[in-house]
Amino acid sequence: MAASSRTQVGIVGAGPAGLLLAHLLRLHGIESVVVENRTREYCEARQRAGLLEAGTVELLRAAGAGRRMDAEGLEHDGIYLQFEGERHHVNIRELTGGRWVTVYAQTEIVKDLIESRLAAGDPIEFGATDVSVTDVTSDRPLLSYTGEDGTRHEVACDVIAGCDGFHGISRPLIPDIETYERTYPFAWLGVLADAAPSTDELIYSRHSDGFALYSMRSPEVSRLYLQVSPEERIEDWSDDRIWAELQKRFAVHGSDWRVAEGKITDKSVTPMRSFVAGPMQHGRLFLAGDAAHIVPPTGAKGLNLALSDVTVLANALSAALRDGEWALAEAYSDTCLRRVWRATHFSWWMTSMLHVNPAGDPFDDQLQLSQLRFVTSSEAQATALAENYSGFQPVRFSL
Ligand code: RFL
Ligand code: PHB
Repeated sequence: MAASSRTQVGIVGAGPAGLLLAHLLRLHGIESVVVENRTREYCEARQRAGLLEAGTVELLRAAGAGRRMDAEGLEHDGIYLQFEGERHHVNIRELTGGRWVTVYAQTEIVKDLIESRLAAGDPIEFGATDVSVTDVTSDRPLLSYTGEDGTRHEVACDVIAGCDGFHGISRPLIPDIETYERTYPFAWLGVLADAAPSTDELIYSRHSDGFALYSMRSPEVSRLYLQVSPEERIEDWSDDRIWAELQKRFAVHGSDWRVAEGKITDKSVTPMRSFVAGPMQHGRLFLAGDAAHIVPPTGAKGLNLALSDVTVLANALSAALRDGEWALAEAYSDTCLRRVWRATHFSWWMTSMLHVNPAGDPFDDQLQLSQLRFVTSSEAQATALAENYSGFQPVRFSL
């Protein structure tokens, strides 16, 4: 016999999208159940994004979830673009009339949101198995799962939010969903190192051996990425080989500037793809975040898009479930996909400009270098980059 219960919104997935949605719904006075198939420890340790758009920072603040971000986040005015051994600064704050970006890791946002939900007395069902969603075209969709203690649960919901990432169960429930996809012939090898960053802002570097990104997590911890082949085996990359490659790809002509080295504490290879699925709604099922779209990380947009989606969704569900007004919910997919496609274009553009074609194509090389020279010498081009990077037309949260 399954244990039956009732809630307003059933949320599949306790990543940033699911957790922020639950938080915003609570502020709107709407009840939810969050079901996650991993453990709390796993969710809090998964190394991923690190860069927040100005609008995302404002959103987390407005939702009362920004206290630790304000204390520990690193606010940056711009980024560096490096190519042909020269480093150029793009001053986002000046170009956009005051916008910025903040380095605050996804792991920390996830920890903050988990703690805040548990402190409010609302549970998260971690370690759930056999999670399933049914009856999404009825007005009582059902979220079923087996809890950590082996009990089967059936939760009758008004709405289900599929926040279960790219490999989740929600997207396949939308019949005739259209998908758009681009895979790239490279991947990122990412490392986390106990080393004080030797740069004040992120460096996006195009080198003839491949792209490299210098990011950070705190004044003591660096986060670095190298373009590698998607078939690359992590075992083939010793720490020494990684540091040597990073030193080479970030070297500046005529300067003795170096990447600060330290103990590598995490190493992984991530393939890169662009993917968009729509519509993001079917009946009473709404997709949000990576469940509906993936961008290559070069534009730093994935987390920001996920948090924007659920803000639009929380506003729409508040109108629907509190006032019986479903117009915003009906418009949800179109509203989100407009922003998703802007970010998809920007991420593809940054990726195409900065990564070296592994097949070796001198024509591509020259186009990329020309584009980089243009962006670093034309204020109009730099402004377009700055506007997109710091977040175009941010979503606002309002009660
Ligand atoms: P998530 O984080 O994948 O969370 C989905 C959650 O759903 C759970 N789940 C299920 N739960 C129950 N039942 C099932 N059947 C389930 N199937 C899955 C999963 O366990 C998980 O907890 O998706 P969400 O919430 O949409 O968040 C999206 C972001 O995680 C992602 O877009 C970003 O990390 C992308 N990204 C970046 N985004 C940025 O905005 N800025 C960045 O600087 C940035 N850098 C990155 C990145 C992603 C990277 N990788 C590893 C893909 C750098 C990297 C290297
Ligand atoms: C990161 O800090 O992990 C990061 C920052 C910027 C990106 C991608 C990843 O474009």
